[in-house]
Amino acid sequence: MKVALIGLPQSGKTTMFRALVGPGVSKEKGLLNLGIVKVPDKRVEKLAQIYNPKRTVYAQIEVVEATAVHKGDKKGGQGSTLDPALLNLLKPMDAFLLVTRAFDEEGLCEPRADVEAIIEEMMLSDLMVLEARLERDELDRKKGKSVIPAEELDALTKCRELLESGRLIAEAPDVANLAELRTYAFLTARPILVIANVAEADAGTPIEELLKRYDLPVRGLQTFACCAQIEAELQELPDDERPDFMEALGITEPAVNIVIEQVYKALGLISFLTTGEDECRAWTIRKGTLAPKAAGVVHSDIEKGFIRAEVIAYDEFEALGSEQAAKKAGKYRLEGREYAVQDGDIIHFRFNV
Ligand SMILES: Nc1nc2c(ncn2[C@@H]2O[C@H](COP(=O)(O)OP(=O)(O)OP(=O)(O)O)[C@@H](O)[C@H]2O)c(=O)[nH]1
Ligand SMILES: [Mg+2]
Repeated sequence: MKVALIGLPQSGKTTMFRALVGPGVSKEKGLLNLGIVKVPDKRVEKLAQIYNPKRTVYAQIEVVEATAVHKGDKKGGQGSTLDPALLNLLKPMDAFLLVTRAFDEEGLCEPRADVEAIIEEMMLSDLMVLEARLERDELDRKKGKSVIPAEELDALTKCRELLESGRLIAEAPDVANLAELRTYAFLTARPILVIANVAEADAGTPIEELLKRYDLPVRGLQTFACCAQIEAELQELPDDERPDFMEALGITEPAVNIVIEQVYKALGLISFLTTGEDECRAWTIRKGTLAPKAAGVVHSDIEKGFIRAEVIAYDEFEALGSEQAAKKAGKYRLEGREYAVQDGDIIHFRFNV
């Protein structure tokens, strides 16, 4: 999974990137900063304590900072356009984290207007891609050349209707998820999470209060608020110093945990777990993924040779304390090809090679 931090210049994208990725694990590549976030998961921690494996591996989400979302001025007015080179780089992203500046001492920041400006640009960008395709189709029709298949044309027409009536494609999930649209990679068809980047003094202010103050959310978008600066410092502290720092500032949960949880939710993601003396690990799948497909995330051979999945829910495992105890209590289930893996399932796959 890949998510991109986007936002106006100087809104705090790099700072938020540090708050998510932590120190020393990022690299720069052209217009993007690339980093990896370990998906915080207490269950993996607990399994590692029990199994003491050689490796403990968390699920991961790739985070990129788009370093040049906008050319031109801050206000989203004339000359402020999405860089076409960047648009291509944003195509493979699964979701967007829209950072907006809400930390101006002089009260000059306008997070609501800034978010709206970017959203409108994203809509405009989608509309331009769409119009270009439809215009080309019309010419091809006149020339008697091959044209867009009917379903695809229908899907594009629905997108145009949404955008022209001022809505995001994602507001109609049945349209946003149409397979015919996949190659277009419309920006507004994907989840957008807004992060209001507030001042240090507000690091511990309840989020409801911050949202109210800044008149957020915009367009009903999922919105979170945190002080990126403080959160970045928090990630750069040694583990044992974090709790005191958080308590002093009134932070109950690091922003990275909340943001990742919201990304998971927005994308319909869940994690399943594998255990052993070599490795305890969490794996990311979409909700509803069937057992063989989930096995394929671990290794394609396991998917090919899938026989069955031996499954225990993490909560039951934790309550009973060990796999043996769970087996004895009859909590181990044998599941077949039609089983939809659940969040927190601990799975041993049986397979033929
Ligand atoms: N006071 C305060 N300053 C912040 C906060 N977040 C970012 N800044 C400052 O704002 C400036 C811009 O932050 P960046 O994180 O570099 O913003 P950016 O969006 O990556 O900027 P560009 O990549 O240049 O568009 C820097 O001087 C930061 O130190 C914050 O939460 N509080
Ligand atoms: Mg930056």
